[in-house]
Amino acid sequence: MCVNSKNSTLIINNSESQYQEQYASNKDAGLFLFRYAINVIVSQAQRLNKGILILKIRYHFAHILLSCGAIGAMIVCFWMVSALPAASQDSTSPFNSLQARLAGEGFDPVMLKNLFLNPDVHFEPRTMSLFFMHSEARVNYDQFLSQDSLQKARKYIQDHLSDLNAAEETLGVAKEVITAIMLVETRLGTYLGTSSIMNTLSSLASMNDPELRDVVWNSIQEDRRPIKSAFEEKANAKSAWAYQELKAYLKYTGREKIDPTTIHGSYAGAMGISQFMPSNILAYGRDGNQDGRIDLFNPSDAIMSIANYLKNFGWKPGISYEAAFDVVYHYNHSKVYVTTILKIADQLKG
Ligand SMILES: [Ca+2]
Repeated sequence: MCVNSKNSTLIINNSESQYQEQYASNKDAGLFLFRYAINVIVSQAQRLNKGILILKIRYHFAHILLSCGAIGAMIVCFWMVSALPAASQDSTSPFNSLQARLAGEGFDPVMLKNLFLNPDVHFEPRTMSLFFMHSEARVNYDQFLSQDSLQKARKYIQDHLSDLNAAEETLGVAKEVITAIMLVETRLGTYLGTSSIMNTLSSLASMNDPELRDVVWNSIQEDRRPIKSAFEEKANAKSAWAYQELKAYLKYTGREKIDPTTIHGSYAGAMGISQFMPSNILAYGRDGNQDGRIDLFNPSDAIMSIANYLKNFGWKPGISYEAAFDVVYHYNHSKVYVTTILKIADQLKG
């Protein structure tokens, strides 16, 4: 995808007019054009898409052939053959400004370059359009209170009793509320989400780019579009939020030596059985199975991390319903969500 081609082409045109003026007064036109071609191609390689780059190379190559002798042309030819693959790889990503911003904040440039060159990392206009699409759809929370769901939750408690007891004993959080959260979030780890966390957060973080916003806006079907001003406002707010989450994600995956392209989760970037956002993993993640790593796809780690999160926001043994409501509300700012969690927990205690 090329989203900066308009700007890049304007830059090239300005450069050309300046150089063409110098060309008229330059006695050694061939040498000048040779230097010009090298300078322009190198300086623009990062910003141009592959197609434009190839066109520009053809343009400059033709001028050089006309102006220089055979030896000069051969030198340029060898240089271009060696430079083309690297230039075209670097130039196609809509994440170039995001990559530069992350490098500016101390992330390893080599790591970033390799990451964003990975073919699995790409902007996802369809996921973004779903994110911003106006929808009346609501989660059916009643399904989690069915006898079938409650039975699965009771079995889960029996299967993970030692971990749940450990969380309850060390952090004071009831095993039933921990289990209720895992039931609603991921049906006890059986629905973990299929969206690439890297692509989701990178795409959302890049929504401060007006051209990418236009791409997303145009991919939303007209009858599902929100009001444009509301879309713009939400895009900017989500971009700022996702950028912080992307930084947390790269810190987490770097610390745990996980390939950032391999983790999948919700369409909003939450991951694991507990569906934590990356910043919450850094802040509240716990190593439940004591293997030296925090992996929220591991039940022991997920259980202890949920307990730690709830404890941090005020959960205590014997907590009142009202206080419990306030604590769980931090997990998901939805009253029906919190009501459902507390109803499930109550049923599981019985
Ligand atoms: Ca662990």
